[in-house]
Amino acid sequence: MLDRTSPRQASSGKTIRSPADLAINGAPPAFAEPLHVGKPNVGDRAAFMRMADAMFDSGRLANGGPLVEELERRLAEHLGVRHCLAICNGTVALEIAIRALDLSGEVIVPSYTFVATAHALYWQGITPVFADIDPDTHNLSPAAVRRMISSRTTGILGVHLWGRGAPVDELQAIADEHGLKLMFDAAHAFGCSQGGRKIGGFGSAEVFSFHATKFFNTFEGGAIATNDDELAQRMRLMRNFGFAGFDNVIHPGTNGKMTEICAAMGLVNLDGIETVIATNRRNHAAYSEAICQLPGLSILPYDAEEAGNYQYVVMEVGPNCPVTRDAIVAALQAENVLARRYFWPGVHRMQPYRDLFPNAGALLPQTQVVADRVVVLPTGTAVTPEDCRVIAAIVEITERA
Ligand code: T4K
Repeated sequence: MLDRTSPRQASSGKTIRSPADLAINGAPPAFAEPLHVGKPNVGDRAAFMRMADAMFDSGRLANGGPLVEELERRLAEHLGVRHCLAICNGTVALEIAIRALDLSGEVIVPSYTFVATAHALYWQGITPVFADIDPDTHNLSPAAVRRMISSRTTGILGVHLWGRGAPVDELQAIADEHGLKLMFDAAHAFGCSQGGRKIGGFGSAEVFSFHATKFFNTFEGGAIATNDDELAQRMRLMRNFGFAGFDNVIHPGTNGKMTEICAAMGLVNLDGIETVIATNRRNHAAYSEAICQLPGLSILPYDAEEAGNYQYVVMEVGPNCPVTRDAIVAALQAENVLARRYFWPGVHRMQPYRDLFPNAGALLPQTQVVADRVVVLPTGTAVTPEDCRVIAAIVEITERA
């Protein structure tokens, strides 16, 4: 069985057959250039250059130009929502949505997420209260959310981690029962669905990140999707200092605007997303086939019944694995495979939360287990299925070493 993975010849010409072939033991690396988690996927560069030229000719670079308007229209159509506001990045988009929803006091969030989810609350004087996750899905556990509700709770901020939908119906039921607002950090979930419904329309608002490392990027960028007309109007004001026309400020606000050059990147990349999905899906399948046969290792699956972007290849190093997660990461990095321990060690173990809530871990046992066992592997248009098989062979030999 195991021999289906190794030996493999890497693009550098090195064959991986025994521990002596590993870079961590002094051999040359399998890949001449680093393979990153999050190397940007870039669409038709010539089309982008044409759009950039037209933008320079027009003289409109920022503040809601035609490219941002077109991107917003196309995103709303793609997501099937009434409103989609293009924002300068996902974190500011979270901050605007949180403020527009009037959240205050305490808001329940997962700790197993990128730190921006909690920071967007804390930055505005709101206390993030960390609820545990379901170890099978890596998303919020509805039972854990219930346990964290207090008289100060005003909302729930769920995350569709890895682009796999959070338990939206259960969270909505809890929110309704307790009179809480519900919104989602959908930073990973552009192009994904939950229960056959496109992510973007759940809760009061959903926030996307279009950072360079995301499946779909606008260099830096983000968006807020909502079906609530009044909320959308308020958030439009908030992202542009509260201006309602020249010299007329009618609301507190910030600068959350997306630039025209970022929107151009988005329009070009939107035309290419089916290719990126197909590439990611192919790589995910290659990794799954090779890695799931190795002792103590698994790849988090995507539900084939749902739309997915397959952007994250999440390998879990279980208790039966003969080597540690960190030993695997070190071996891969030595081969120029820059695998990541996302989202280790859990936001509750980062500052300022570690000092504020030193005992939070006691209520987050599954978060700690999952954060200690995940390795995210490189994928995207810079990675081929053969690269995935070579990476699996490195992992296999590391397990045997
Ligand atoms: N919520 C969630 C759940 C999120 O995951 C994020 C962002 C947010 C909210 C906030 O959205 P934004 O405000 O970022 O729009 C990266 C990204 O900076 C961050 O956007 C992302 N999540 C997070 C998961 O990953 P780092 O610190 O891991 O990035 P970094 O610089 O190590 O980049 C990853 C790798 O990608 C690098 O090793 C090299 C490669 N890379 C990166 C960039 C930027 C390239 O090859 N080219 C590039 O241009 O945070």
